[in-house]
Amino acid sequence: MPTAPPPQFPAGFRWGVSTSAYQIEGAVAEDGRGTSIWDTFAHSPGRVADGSTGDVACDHYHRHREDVALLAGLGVTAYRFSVAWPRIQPAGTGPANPAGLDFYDRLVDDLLAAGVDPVATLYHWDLPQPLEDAGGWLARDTAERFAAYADLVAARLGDRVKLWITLNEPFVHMSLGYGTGEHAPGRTLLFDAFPVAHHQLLGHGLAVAALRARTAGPVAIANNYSPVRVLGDTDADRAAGAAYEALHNRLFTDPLLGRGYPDGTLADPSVVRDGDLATIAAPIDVLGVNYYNPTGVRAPAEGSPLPFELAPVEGYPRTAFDWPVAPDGLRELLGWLRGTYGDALPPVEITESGCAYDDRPGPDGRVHDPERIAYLDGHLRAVRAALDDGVDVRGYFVWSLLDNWEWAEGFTKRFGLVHVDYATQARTPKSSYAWLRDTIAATRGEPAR
Ligand code: GBH
Repeated sequence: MPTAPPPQFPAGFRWGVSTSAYQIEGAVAEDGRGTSIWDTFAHSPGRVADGSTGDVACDHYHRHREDVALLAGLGVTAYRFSVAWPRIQPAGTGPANPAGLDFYDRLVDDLLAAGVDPVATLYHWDLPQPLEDAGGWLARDTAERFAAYADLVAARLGDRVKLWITLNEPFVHMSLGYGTGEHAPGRTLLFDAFPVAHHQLLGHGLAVAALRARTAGPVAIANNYSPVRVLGDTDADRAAGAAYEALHNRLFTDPLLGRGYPDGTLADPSVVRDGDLATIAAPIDVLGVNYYNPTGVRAPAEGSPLPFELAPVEGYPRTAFDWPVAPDGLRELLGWLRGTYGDALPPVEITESGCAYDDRPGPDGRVHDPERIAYLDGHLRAVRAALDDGVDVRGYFVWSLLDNWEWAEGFTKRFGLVHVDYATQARTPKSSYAWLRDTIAATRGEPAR
């Protein structure tokens, strides 16, 4: 257990937790919701580790009041959720389904009544299946469709959402969804998936314009980043590190911040058309940073289809996902962003940070997760150090409020501050929930409850 007093953060620093629609909502056939690529994928044999689906997940669709009460008890100032596109437009196009909007309308009102700022992500990977059937993010049309959907959500929620996030982790969606096939829609195009990067970014830029027309903002995107640790000291190792950095950290940031695509990535003028880069570089108010761990990179073996080889970084404890617990990587990453983009870097919020452990109730019914407390303590101190380094960090969101449906890992990985018994849907706050509640109170200069 950490014993040092919690670091202090600037007044107005945003304290939040994050979730996403398909991972928690369930109720996949209710109130006119359409099918998404994740429904299709999860229901295809062999795609998900435990054969589970998000059909019920945490049943949040029916239990959102209880979940908002958990947020209020935690004392967070913000809650990042995602809007399920197939609830709003079951076929991905056309007029809004009012019942779909009603759900988020109620959620937003409940959050505001609880003193929690709603932070809405428009797209956390759940593309309406009919749009995938028309080419998915390989099709340029999908970018236009996304902006039309953004407009419908903004028209209904624009007066109350406190931060808009267009896309979640477009790199992961491209690489795992369309590159390697580990995620929906399960395509295996490797580098032929690059148009998915461009069309997501174009969709982001068009959605920013739609949000600006309807709302006062602020507007962000949530990218995942990983500081690159070059393993080995040959020129080939360093070149591999640079290639991975361009692909993972710069492909979705250089064009957003006005630099165009990194060399050797996207150049085809039939994909990247005149004017697109200006649309993509529309100013954003916040850069959302999802951070999990650093990545070890070395030169690829002869004949590899990739220009790098990934390897675990050693010397850190590991989570149940086997990811290294490396808070120093967060400080390093924030310094890299500031050093690379300088004054073009907007204020940053850490929109996801978290860890999976094999948490389960003990004989006393409580769930003790000291590893998660150590994880959060370390990462908060890393954010404090980055502030001292001069990086403008405005918020920190823990992934996640609840144990939930972890994509290709199904229910086998528990990221929550709150334990969920999926048989009964009972929510049990873990010891990390109490620790974070007290830490937030202390850093906000309020007495611990
Ligand atoms: C996020 O993605 C998602 O936004 C969220 O929905 C998800 O539930 C959450 O994180 C937890 O997974 O093998 O050591 O190199 C995270 C993206 C990509 C981060 C893979 C870690 C590999 C670590 N992740 N990456 S390692």
